[in-house]
Order: sequence, then C-alpha cells, then structure tokens
Amino acid sequence: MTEIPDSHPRRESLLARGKIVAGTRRGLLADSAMIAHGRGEAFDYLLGERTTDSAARAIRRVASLLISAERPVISTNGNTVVLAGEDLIRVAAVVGCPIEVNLYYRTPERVAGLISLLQEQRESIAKEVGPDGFEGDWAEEVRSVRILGTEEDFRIEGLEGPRSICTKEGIGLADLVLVPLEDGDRCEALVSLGKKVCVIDLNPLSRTAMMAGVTIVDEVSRASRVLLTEVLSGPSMEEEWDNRAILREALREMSGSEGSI
Ligand code: PTJ
Repeated sequence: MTEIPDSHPRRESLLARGKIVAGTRRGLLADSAMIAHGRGEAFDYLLGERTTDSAARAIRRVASLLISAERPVISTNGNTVVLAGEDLIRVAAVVGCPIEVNLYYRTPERVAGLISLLQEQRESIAKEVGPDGFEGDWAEEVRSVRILGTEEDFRIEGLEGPRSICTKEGIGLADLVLVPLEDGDRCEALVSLGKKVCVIDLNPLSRTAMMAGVTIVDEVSRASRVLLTEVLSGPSMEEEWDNRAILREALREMSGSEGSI
C-alpha cells in the first residue's frame, strides 16, 4: 500500500480503503463490498467523519444492552471483519460473548477465510496489554472468545437460501445480536424472532437502521473503538429509548454540515 503521511487530511479514509482493497485481494469480501463501502463513505463525509452526539448515545445504549443481555452475540460480515474485527474481538472479550461470521453473500471459502482472519486477530490481541479499565487476565479472556460460523446448524426463519444459515450457539440462541452493516430483511427476520437487534449503519434511512431496536449511525471502526470504552465503563441505561428520534437526530447532524460552507 502507498505510504500515507500522518498529516494527510484524508488519512483515516485512505487507510480504510486500503483495508477494503487488501481484503478484496485476499478473496474475503463480497464483489459489491467496495460499493457498500463507498456508500458508507458518502454518509460519513456528511457526518463530518466523527462520532456525533446521537451516535455516542446509541453506543452507550448498545454497551449497556450487551452487558446486561443473557446471550449476546456480535455478528460480523466481510467489511466489518476487515475494518473493525480487532476492536470487536476486544469488545467480545470484555462482554464475554461470541463473534459469528454471518454473510449476505455466503460462500464456504469466505466464511473460512474470515474466521481464520478473526483467529489471527484474536491471537495478536491476546498478546497485548489489556485496555485501561479492564480487570482480569486479558490473554485468557481474549482467547476464550468463541469465533463461530462454520457450524451451520440453525436457520433464521423468514429468510430464503444461504442467507438464513447461522449457528445455534451464536445467532440461533442469542437474545441480543449486534449486527454491523446488516441488510434490512435479515434485521427484520431477527426482530420477528423476538431478538433485540442493535446495528451500526452510516445510512440512517436504510431499512436496517429503521428496523433495529438501537441504531448507531457511525462508521463501524470508529463506533467499535468507542463501544470498547463504553463496555469497559459498565452499564448506564437511559430509561426510555426512542430509536426514530436518534435517526432524526443523525439526519439533522448530517444536514448541519452545511454550516461549514
Ligand atoms: O460480507 P457480506 O457478504 O455479508 O456482504 C457485505 C455487504 C456490505 C457487501 C452487504 O451486506 C451489502 O451489500 O450491504 P449494503 O446493502 O450495500 O448495505 C451496506 C450498508 O452499510 C449501507 O447502508 C452503508 O451506508 C453502510 N456502510 C458501509 N460502510 C460502512 C457502513 N456503515 C458503517 N461503517 C462503514 N464502514
């Protein structure tokens, strides 16, 4: 990858593109992964490429729900593993939940490739010093994060074909699923199975964003970093949650970027 100077104003964005390109070359991503990423970038540009106040509130909410859920699971697709896999493993280690590879464009090769990338990420994170605020044996917690996806022993009712395939231990029995970059149908099917669904999606108008119980309108790697800090600080539940109000707030924050012209 071309060297990007630290001072480059679009450094983060170019590094993320580099990860998507590298993931594509390794055969880990869907053919349309770059299109999805480009759409996300456009929304992120309008957000000012920052975690807004409404996104920060949604992240706090998701952290509290993850901590208090009985069987939470973090579902990951190709783009998510490549962009945010490491922080999501750290989150899973703190919460004590599994990560499941669950793909829209499912092939056995991509599932296996993404699982081995997550395993590599898990091993290198286990060798780090634990994050500030973590108490316990970091290496042990990280290594105990279960990485699921190949078991294929459960079907999500209401979805046709390979998209319905998941694991019983993960999404199948979960009471809460965190699904970054999810598609609307799957989000709807999970909600109708009675699961609490939290999503990360830069598009506040997507069906996914509107179907979810909690929507984090933020870039997946930025949001995952903040989510880690929040799960480390413990639960802080607001009594009421109005997800539509959060989406309206995100749209206002996007249109507020006209102030910079
Ligand atoms: O790995 P697979 O097979 O599961 O496929 C993954 C993609 C993302 C290709 C697939 O789910 C897809 O085509 O998704 P869509 O329908 O294009 O939706 C992707 C959504 O994610 C859009 O609403 C984008 O705005 C949003 N998005 C894209 N990149 C990011 C993002 N949201 C947060 N962070 C991002 N980096």
